[in-house]
Amino acid sequence: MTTVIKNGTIVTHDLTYAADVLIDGETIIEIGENLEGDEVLDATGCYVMPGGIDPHTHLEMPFMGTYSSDDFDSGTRAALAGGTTMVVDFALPQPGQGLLDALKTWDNKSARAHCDYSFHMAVTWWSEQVFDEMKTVIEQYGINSFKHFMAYKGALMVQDDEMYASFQRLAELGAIALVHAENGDVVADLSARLLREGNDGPEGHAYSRPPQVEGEATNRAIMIADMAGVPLYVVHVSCEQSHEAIRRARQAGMRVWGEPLIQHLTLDESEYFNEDWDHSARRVMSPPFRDEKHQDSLWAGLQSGSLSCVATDHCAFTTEQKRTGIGDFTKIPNGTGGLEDRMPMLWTYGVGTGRLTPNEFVAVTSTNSAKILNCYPKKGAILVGSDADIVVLDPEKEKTISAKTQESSIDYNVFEGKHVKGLPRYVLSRGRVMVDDGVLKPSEGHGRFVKRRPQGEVNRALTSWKDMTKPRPVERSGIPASGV
Ligand code: DUC
Ligand code: ZN
Ligand code: ZN
Ligand code: ZN
Repeated sequence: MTTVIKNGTIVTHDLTYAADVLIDGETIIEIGENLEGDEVLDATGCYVMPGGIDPHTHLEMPFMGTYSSDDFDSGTRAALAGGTTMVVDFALPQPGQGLLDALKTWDNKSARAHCDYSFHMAVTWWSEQVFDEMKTVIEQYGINSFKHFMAYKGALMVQDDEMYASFQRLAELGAIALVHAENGDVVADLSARLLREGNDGPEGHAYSRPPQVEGEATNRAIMIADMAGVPLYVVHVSCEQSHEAIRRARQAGMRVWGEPLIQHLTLDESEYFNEDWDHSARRVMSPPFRDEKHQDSLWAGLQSGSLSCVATDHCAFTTEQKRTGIGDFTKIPNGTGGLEDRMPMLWTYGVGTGRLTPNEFVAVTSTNSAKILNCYPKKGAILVGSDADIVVLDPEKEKTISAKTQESSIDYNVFEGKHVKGLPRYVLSRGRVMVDDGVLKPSEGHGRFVKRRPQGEVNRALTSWKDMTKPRPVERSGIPASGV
């Protein structure tokens, strides 16, 4: 069966033009004027864009003594409702668990997905087994990106020697490294001090993770990546200190990317000082929300290209789960939702305010992730041969965000009350209409795993430090005797 999207304006990361899109089955087969198909979707007054890719989610993840509440069912329904047609989740081995073993678990969970998905692999410990299994994960499973936690001391955190070893292995295999960049030792110390002094409320979370904690770790990860010769993707960049390190590295010719979250772009640290404990605790995530100065830096980064992808780090916990941390903020499960709201919020606060062009919007919500993670142009593109993952965005359609109408299974929404303008009329996932005239038509199990090849030699980090890896012995006439 063929489907044609008619009368819309196609917007990709680099072009804006009027044309129809013809889809046969799961694939775009023609782009042009006056196309005909069995089924017609009218896009008059709308933008026809590549479906969103959220490069960073945690669905049904075991974390801080519980599981994140949205799974691959509610999570990918939320994604589609907001115009996101692919999520990249994290397969997370517990320290001591093999990578392949963890992958089996994620494979089972993801069978329910309504939209396509891929995995990053987390490296939560280091051993010969992890070293060996990396090759299989990359070559057999098509997972080319590995995340390292520099925080969560005593749980997921890896030490510098482990990170350096892992980075070198990834360089050798042609994959890329991801980091959660926060100095976990400093966070642990600041947290303990805050608790000792009686600061046990959710605001303590923000005080325990100042921007310096993130800036230091980002710098450290970049330097270690450069020495290992591996490209580096820094997740949830929330502050100027971290952004600055990324900017500088990119200017120096290193292959480093930064990912701000929609939450950090649009919510600030005042959320932690709300008199309602629940309100503040619901917004506890790492890194925490920052002030306006940092938000301006992130927006500027998206506009100038020093930051590449907008994600959510969707990791949703109910109010009840958050309340585990009453009397001790370090026990509040870290994480917020955003999957359904990322695209409308970024359109409203980015395009709607003139900070981003529609083309830049497509780049940072879809195409850049597809390129960096190596699934372009299957994903992130409106081209003949690409998967028909498409969002038809109606710039006049509006709503007020509310937990009452969301797909996410939790009992609140961190964007509650925000008014957004620019919502999907249609969303297609590999040719199937999943949002039809604004109404979600979910299809459990429709989603498929997207394999991503390693980038190989072309994507190596390149700076002058590489010369140091080829030592040149010095010829000497003699060596002084010791102890003289
Ligand atoms: N930060 C969060 O807030 N939640 C999940 C993991 C993370 O790094
Ligand atoms: Zn993280
Ligand atoms: Zn995360
Ligand atoms: Zn309005």
